[in-house]
Amino acid sequence: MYYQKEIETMPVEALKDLQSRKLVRQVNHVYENVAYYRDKMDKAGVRPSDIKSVEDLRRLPFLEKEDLRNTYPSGMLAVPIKDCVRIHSTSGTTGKRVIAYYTQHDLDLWEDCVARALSAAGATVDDTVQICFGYGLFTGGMGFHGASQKLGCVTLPMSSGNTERQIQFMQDLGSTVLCCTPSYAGYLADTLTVSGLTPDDIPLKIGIFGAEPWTEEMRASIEKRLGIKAFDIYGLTEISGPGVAFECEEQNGMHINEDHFIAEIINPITGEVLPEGEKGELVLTSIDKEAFPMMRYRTHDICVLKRGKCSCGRSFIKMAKPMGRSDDMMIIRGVNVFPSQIESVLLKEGYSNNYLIEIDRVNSTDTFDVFVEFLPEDFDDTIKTVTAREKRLQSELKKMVGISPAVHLRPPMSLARSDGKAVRINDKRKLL
Ligand code: DLL
Repeated sequence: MYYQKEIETMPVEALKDLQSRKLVRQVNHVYENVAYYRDKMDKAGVRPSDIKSVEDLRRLPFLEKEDLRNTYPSGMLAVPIKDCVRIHSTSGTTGKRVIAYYTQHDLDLWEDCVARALSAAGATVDDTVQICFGYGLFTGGMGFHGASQKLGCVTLPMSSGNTERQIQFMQDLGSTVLCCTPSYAGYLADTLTVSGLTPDDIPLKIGIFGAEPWTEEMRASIEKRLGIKAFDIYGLTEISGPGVAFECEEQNGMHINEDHFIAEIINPITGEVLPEGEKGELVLTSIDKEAFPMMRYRTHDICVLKRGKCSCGRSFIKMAKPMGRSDDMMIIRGVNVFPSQIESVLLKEGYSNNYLIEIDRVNSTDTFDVFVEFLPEDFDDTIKTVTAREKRLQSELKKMVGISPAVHLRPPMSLARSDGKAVRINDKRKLL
């Protein structure tokens, strides 16, 4: 199902034309209204008149989180503050947070993007949408909230936390669509089991999950344990919030809302633009925003772009699930390890998605420990079973990442959890 069919299925040539026109307008807007951009472009020797179409995009300099820190809080604002109606902010714990400003126009286009995601997942006016993303400065709660109302769904602004109440409301109020982080969806599934309930006891049929990386194994586990179809959604505060890209019924990659954002993939080390289909860092340009436009913003998310015929009929290019961040890779005993590799093994072997990777350095050697919970339905704490299963898991993890972690199986629901984005890595070496 579509929210804005004409745009979502626009022929690629027309889409490129639209992008070019919007890009030209956007470049002039930032050059005229943001001194920081003007300086950056002047230093790079690019004038707004050099940008005539999407083909010229790569002439513009990249924008980094560092630029946003340099201009904190409002140095990138491209309209008078009185024209803004909302502010959101990143949840960053280090350095200054990114402050994102929105005019009413910006909120409208953002909500359209998320409404497209809800429609693509199958939500209609007949649905009740339970939003368990955090409300507040984080973009998850409010982004879904506006979109769900725009679509005409009954909207339940639960925010995160109080998991028993989430399940009770789900049952009492008939929620059919769940929106939260994938790790919180896993927690809800655990709580359901521990409460002695099954997927048949809740009315949910659709889940839309994002804000953190998750694997296909995790999708399969959540779908089975909650009895739903689970869809991915991607976004970042700097570029509005959720809804930069969303999955359709094919569930194999997220369509980027290309009438609002232009996507490129670059080599994260050299900055070279890579051909379609190659893996690299996603760079995004917003071409329709008034208050806080981002030109060639480096997301540091590693993924692949592919344009092909999609059975859903959308012409928007697809991004594969981000497989990590260029800054998320761990180097343990000289070996590159991504959390997503660990997660896929844990889920395949039938463990919870609630896990923790701990790295330390003892006597100049890296230690590598993986803690993971049993699923409630699979818990067996006899020493013989635990030892045998830890050994097996260790060997499967070694096959995947090349080095052997110490594995520690823990009882269900015993490891710390976050209501929002999960914390998966505790790298104690950084403290040395
Ligand atoms: O996480 C916005 C959002 C809210 C997206 C709700 C989806 C759903 P930030 O807090 O600024 O914004 O974090 C953005 O989260 O650069 C990615 O690294 C990561 N991320 C977001 N969605 C996904 C996803 C929101 N579907 C950062 N898969 C991004 C993997 C994701 N990583």
